[in-house]
Amino acid sequence: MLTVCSTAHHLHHGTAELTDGRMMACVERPERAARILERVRQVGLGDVIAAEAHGREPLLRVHSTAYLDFLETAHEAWLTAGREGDALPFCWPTRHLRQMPPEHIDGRLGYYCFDAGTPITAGTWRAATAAADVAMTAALKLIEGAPAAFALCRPPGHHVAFDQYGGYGFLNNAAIAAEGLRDRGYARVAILDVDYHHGNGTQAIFYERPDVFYGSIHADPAHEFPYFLGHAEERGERAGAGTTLNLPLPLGTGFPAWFEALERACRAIDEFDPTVVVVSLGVDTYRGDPISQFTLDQDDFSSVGKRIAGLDRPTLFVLEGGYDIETVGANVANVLIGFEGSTRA
Ligand code: OKP
Ligand code: ZN
Repeated sequence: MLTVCSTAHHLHHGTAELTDGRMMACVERPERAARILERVRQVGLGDVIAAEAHGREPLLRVHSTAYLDFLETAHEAWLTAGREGDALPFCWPTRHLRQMPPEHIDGRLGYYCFDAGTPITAGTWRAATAAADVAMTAALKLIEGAPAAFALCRPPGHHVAFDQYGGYGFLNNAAIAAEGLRDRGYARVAILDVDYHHGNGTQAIFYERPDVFYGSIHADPAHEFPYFLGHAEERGERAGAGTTLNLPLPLGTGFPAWFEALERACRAIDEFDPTVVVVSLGVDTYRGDPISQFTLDQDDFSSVGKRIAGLDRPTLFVLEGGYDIETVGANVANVLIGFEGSTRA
């Protein structure tokens, strides 16, 4: 399987996120991508190529102009306001407040961001656009006839909506790839999100779309981030009624119950009958993940890849989460090797 990557991801390296009432070192860090790439090479997964630049056009299929303008200039505005280091919001337009971007950078950060764990650094825009380029480049390989490809995206993207970021991400790489595939003739796209967290951004982007299915297996939002989306009763609306499937699971869920949910998601995808599958590939379901509460073992990830191969469609893997540095490379590679049907390394 072909891997697409970019060295520009290094330009995004946040210092700290607000967690448990304290500023803690960011768990979403450059070493993740380095470890995954190292493992992809070690196991001989296939060719590794650099992303090509695709400009703003594919981003605008998913995000607003005002949002992209904000993201591109936010850190500069932060410095102009006399700040140093990373830009983080501290005030949000929640219930009873007006949904309108103000002038001041602190207010604009709150308007466009939904959490306090996603710092904007000086290089964030360049890294985020590079990740979207990685996803688009890999998507185009499918268009050219590759049966599968792996987009080694960093920062991740499935929490990012039309004009709102959070959950360690800034641009929705999987959604951008899905729209790129739609634009180039794939009539029906199924997005299968196996990250531990619900992909609230992806769900919101495609909630009323009949041509893009979104299915997610994740920790119950009653007890886990992103808390405010991802419940079983959210099934899509209007023309998109029935094209969203949420399978929330209790904290502590192990592989047997998780795999049953994967089976349900795969059957729903078969029924939707997509022309292409985009997998939001997070391996933070691993038992040793520092921020998650599922208990998948390293070997289980091979079975995940194998089941996804059973969908028997062109498949684009887009990297999302997975934060245990020592195992993230092997866990991702196990999914991809399991998909390819080779023996696990
Ligand atoms: C991004 B992806 C826990 C804070 C949680 C947000 C997690 C974002 C996950 N104390 N912070 O879906 O892996
Ligand atoms: Zn996650």
